[in-house]
Amino acid sequence: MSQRVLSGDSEYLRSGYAKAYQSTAGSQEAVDAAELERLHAALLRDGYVILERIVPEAHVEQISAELRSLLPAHCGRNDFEGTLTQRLYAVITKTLACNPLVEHPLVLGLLDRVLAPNYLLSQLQVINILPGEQAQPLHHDDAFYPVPRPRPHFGAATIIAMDDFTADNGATVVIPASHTWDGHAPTPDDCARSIPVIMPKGSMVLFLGTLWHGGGANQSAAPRLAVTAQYCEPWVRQQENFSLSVPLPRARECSPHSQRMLGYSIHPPFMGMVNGMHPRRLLEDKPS
Ligand SMILES: O=C(O)CCC(=O)C(=O)O
Repeated sequence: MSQRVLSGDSEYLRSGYAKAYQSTAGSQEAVDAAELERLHAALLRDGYVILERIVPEAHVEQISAELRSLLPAHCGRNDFEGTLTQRLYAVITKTLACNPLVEHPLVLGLLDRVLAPNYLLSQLQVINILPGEQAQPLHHDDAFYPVPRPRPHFGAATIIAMDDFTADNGATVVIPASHTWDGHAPTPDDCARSIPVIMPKGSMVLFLGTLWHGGGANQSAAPRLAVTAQYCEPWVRQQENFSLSVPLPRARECSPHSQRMLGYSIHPPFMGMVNGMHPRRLLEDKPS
């Protein structure tokens, strides 16, 4: 009996259901190629890169005002969420104000280089660290994927400062180059090499999912507001179940980039399908 074997370079495996729905990767507003090259090299070397003042101040103020009005009154449930930290979840369901940050052309340009086409938004959160909060335990965001290190990152994240990040107000702390480590947890010597990401509001730190980092202690008298977006490879599970948290009419209000990252896309040939078809069809099938 002759058996046929699926060839690794078959057109089916490369595109599957994607023929009519090509990835939107690379279709964002163009950014300076040399700058992107520099940032990409720094990201691979250090595991993180700081993009200074990429959101105009007026825009920061407008978004911050809306986010502050949506923050829950309660704080986190444990020392990871932070018992003096307010977190806004299911952000896209509540406001579209953060979408331009999630799909900023520089961010997409970098993600296009470090993740596979049709990478996904894994979660979006607003984090307000209140005065008196202790430092968050250091961690790396990829840790919940049970694959031993050293290994490539399965995701990347941004933290966008909506207040100035200072040495004492809870600025994110990173351990440079820790993205290349094996499975060891930071030693006291490693922790001594950690640095706060000091940056003015409207700036962003973008880092790989394997980088050790955490929210800093807020020893100032004012809260520290930030937006954080995490992204993942298109073949791992998203942290937030966007198919359940973002209703279809809300997804229709998003741009094709955000739609793609919410999950209206596939990893070829068919991961992410709906009823044997490309999920973008759901956005088109408007109820009559
Ligand atoms: O708020 C921060 O600066 C970091 C937060 C963080 O890493 C997290 O909650 O996973």
